[in-house]
Amino acid sequence: MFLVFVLSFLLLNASLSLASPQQPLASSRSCPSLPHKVNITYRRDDDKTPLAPSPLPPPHYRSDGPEIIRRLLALPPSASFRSIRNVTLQGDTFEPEGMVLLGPSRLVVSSAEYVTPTEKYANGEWRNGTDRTPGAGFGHLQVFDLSDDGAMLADASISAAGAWEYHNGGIDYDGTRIVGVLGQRRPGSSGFVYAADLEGLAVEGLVHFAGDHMGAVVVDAERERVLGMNWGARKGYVFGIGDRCEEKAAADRVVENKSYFVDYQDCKFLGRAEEEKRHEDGLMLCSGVKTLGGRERYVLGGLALVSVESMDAVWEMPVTMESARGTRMTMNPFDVALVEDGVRVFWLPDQHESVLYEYELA
Ligand SMILES: *[C@@H]1O[C@H](CO)[C@@H](O)[C@H](O)[C@H]1NC(C)=O
Ligand SMILES: *[C@@H]1O[C@H](CO)[C@@H](O)[C@H](O)[C@H]1NC(C)=O
Ligand SMILES: *[C@@H]1O[C@H](CO)[C@@H](O)[C@H](O)[C@H]1NC(C)=O
Ligand SMILES: CC(=O)N[C@H]1CO[C@H](CO)[C@@H](O)[C@@H]1O
Repeated sequence: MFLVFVLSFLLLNASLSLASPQQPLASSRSCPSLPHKVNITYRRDDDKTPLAPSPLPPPHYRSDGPEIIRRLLALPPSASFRSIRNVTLQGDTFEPEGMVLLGPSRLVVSSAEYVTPTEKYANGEWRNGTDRTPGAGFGHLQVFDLSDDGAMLADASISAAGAWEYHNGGIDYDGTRIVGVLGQRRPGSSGFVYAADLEGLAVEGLVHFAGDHMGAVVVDAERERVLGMNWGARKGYVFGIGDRCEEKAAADRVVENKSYFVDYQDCKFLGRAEEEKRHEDGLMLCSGVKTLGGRERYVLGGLALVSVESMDAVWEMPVTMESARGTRMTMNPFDVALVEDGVRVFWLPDQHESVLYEYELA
């Protein structure tokens, strides 16, 4: 494995920086604590309805991921989206950031509830590596039943009252757990990569990183590592994950962005396709937006198939649809699924009162 890293470092020297691969001292420190007990409310007044199907569905990389990669790469330039269904989720969804579909009926959404807004320091000043006050809020994980009109089954707040690290970003699924990032809601800050179980949404830290904010994460369970992406996904941080949470002063590897197409908001690890051997570390599908300035503010939407190794985009597609409330479809949560004759894409763009939009891409 190390040889692969060394080779890729030599080959991709211009775009990759290797931040000291061995951090024996830093990695022996354990993490700050996350709340031991989750603050969970069951919305059906019973905690017997399982939050996830049994058995749990396999993650993309072990099921439909490689075929999704093949189908995306084979799409004609005329490919377009067709609306399949819209499901209104019941209950306050706060600001949704990420989601994972578990089979046809369960949807897990990561979101953040803001109690006190952040405020930018005067005159564009940066203090202690960041440009604004911490604000206050709670990170949430919510589970919805799509077979029951989008009913909310459970709402868990996963950060402690008063904790700075309450922004709950884009999530992924490793086959048994939701893997997410809980961090400060400001650039250049700090946060956890965490795993949440699907019985009661209990959260444990995998990595705590004081080097940057992370807004989305993908997990490669086979190789026991995660790629966290920072504010605007301009940088990717690769961390190995083990049996216990580690405080990391530096990532095992830092990958620099090269695309200015869209800033990724939520990504799903799809694994490796036989035909795509040069992307040996696998590909992720990301959904995102880019706000273009000027008097006529325009929010550009897009999907991108991105190498986990280099963050090079191997396929990109603009997305022009917007929600009924006028939000670009690719704002925040996204997931993907394979159906017999095509690829289905799911988005959840609006805050508080959210509609799950399902489209067929063909
Ligand atoms: C539980 O979560 C709610 C927000 O959803 C918050 O108001 C409350 O303070 C939390 N309780 C604890 C003990 O953290
Ligand atoms: C500086 O930032 C670090 C990481 O975000 C944080 O742990 C620390 O408390 C901050 N220090 C001050 C004085 O705000
Ligand atoms: C879903 O909502 C979108 C946005 O308002 C709309 O364009 C589309 O026709 C709707 N689709 C269905 C199946 O109702
Ligand atoms: C290589 C590259 O394009 N890096 C850019 C990544 O994003 C930051 C912030 O937007 C830019 O400052 C870098 O130039």
